[in-house]
Amino acid sequence: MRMFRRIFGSLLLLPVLALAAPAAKPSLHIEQAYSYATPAPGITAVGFLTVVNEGAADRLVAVESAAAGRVEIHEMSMDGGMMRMRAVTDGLAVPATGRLALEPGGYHLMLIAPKQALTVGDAVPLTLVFARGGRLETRLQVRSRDAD
Ligand SMILES: [Cu+2]
Repeated sequence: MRMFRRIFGSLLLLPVLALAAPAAKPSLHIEQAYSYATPAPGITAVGFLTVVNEGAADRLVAVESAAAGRVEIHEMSMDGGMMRMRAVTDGLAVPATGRLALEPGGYHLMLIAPKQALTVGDAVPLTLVFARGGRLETRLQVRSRDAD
């Protein structure tokens, strides 16, 4: 009976500890997360999204997806009239009470070696890793490129 009470007592403590933990990433959320359909597995897909930050400055340091071999953050820029893109390896700043937009013509995600073709209507799971905010799960809604 004494053992039972001890176990039961520790179970009751759990919700209290959860509440006492430091505020976990309440200030970041994701909007406008989408990708475009691809014709076959293995073909690199693009990803766009906007990080909305209602808290202190943060940094998007990595992106992962179980649906792809790896995910890179890229920057698109004009170079002598040519569109070029390069991998961003040191992450992207997320301004305090501001937004980080990954959108056509600018920053974007590259989903390299997707395990399946991306079909319109699919939702591709994605994990964003922030320096302060930790891991944030989202999904890219797959659109038709023709519809945009
Ligand atoms: Cu790219």
